[in-house]
Amino acid sequence: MRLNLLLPTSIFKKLWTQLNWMFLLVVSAFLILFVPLPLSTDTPQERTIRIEASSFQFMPGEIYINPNDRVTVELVSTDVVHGFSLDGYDFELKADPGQTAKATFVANKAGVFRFRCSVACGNLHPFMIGKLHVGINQLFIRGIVLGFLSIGAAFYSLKRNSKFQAGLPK
Ligand SMILES: [Cu+2]
Repeated sequence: MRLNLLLPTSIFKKLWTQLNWMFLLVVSAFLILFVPLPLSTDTPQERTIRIEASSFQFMPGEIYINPNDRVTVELVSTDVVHGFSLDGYDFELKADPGQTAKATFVANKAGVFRFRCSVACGNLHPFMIGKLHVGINQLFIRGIVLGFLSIGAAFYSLKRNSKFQAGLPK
């Protein structure tokens, strides 16, 4: 008799704390995803980046800059005609063999952008791709923190469940 009365309320209580806990988890996940992080405080600078294009790669293939940097790209082609087209920016260059093409843009968008060759230069042309990193990769950091949160939550809920089961009247 006593057990019958006790069992439903204790389950209800457990459910309630579980819900609270889920709510907390969801809120913290949202915070991790959407709270604005202070962007890099580095003052924007003027920089010149020399990129060597040859079949079928860019050297360097990865470029790291800060937001709002004023970037002059010097595209040097060492063999055939190559292009340089930057995703997310309206920026394009074309360099003739042995020549240097030059243009400037302001990196006013943060994130990771691909740049690719825009001139069909051979069979591996589609794979002639590089990456421009503008500022720290916020998405990456958020992803890592979120990953830690979910691992922590998984462990916590495992622990809770085993306690709950151990505490159940037999
Ligand atoms: Cu190409």
